[in-house]
Amino acid sequence: MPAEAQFRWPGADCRLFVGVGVNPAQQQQIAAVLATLPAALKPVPQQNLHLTLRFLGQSSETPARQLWTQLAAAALPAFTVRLDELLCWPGAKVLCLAGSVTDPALQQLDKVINQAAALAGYPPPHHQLYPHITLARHAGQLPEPPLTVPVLSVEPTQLHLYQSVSTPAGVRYPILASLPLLPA
Ligand code: 2AM
Repeated sequence: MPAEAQFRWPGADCRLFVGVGVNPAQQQQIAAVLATLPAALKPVPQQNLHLTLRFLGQSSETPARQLWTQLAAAALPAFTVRLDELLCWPGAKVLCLAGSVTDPALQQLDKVINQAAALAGYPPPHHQLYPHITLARHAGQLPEPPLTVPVLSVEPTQLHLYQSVSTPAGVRYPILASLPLLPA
């Protein structure tokens, strides 16, 4: 079945982003660290941990399908990214595990996604790709005592189109479509 056929549209405009997940072992590693956070911080639920590659914002179905059809026809390289720096973004009050783009395959994938997003009519990204996983919210500063966080080597095998759904019970990120990332 072509990848485009496996696109599950929720039926109304929605908030979208393109990203990758972390594997279950890494989810558990992170969850173990988050369980030790000060009570004031709000840890991201284990099943929500992800790395955003391209935020799309509120979207209708047509551009989202266009984007995914183009990505399905493109070469999507598998990449590795090392996340080794615990950062607090005081403005957003977000605690995250961050790294940088060192793998040329990630540079290439970023370019392919941005080209496809532009052709589908999405506005350009506000900033260049800055790989990170958000770990917790309500974080005005780095926690004390300092957290020991694992160095994560994220090596995803699939690219996902995520919906971001806010509910009274919290945010959820259902996957609407997926494509394989292929080793060079
Ligand atoms: P994050 O990647 O820093 O956690 C769904 O909201 C996802 O899109 C989250 O991963 C979130 O941030 C990211 N996101 C939300 N608003 C964004 C924006 N304006 N620009 C870039 N990414 C955004």
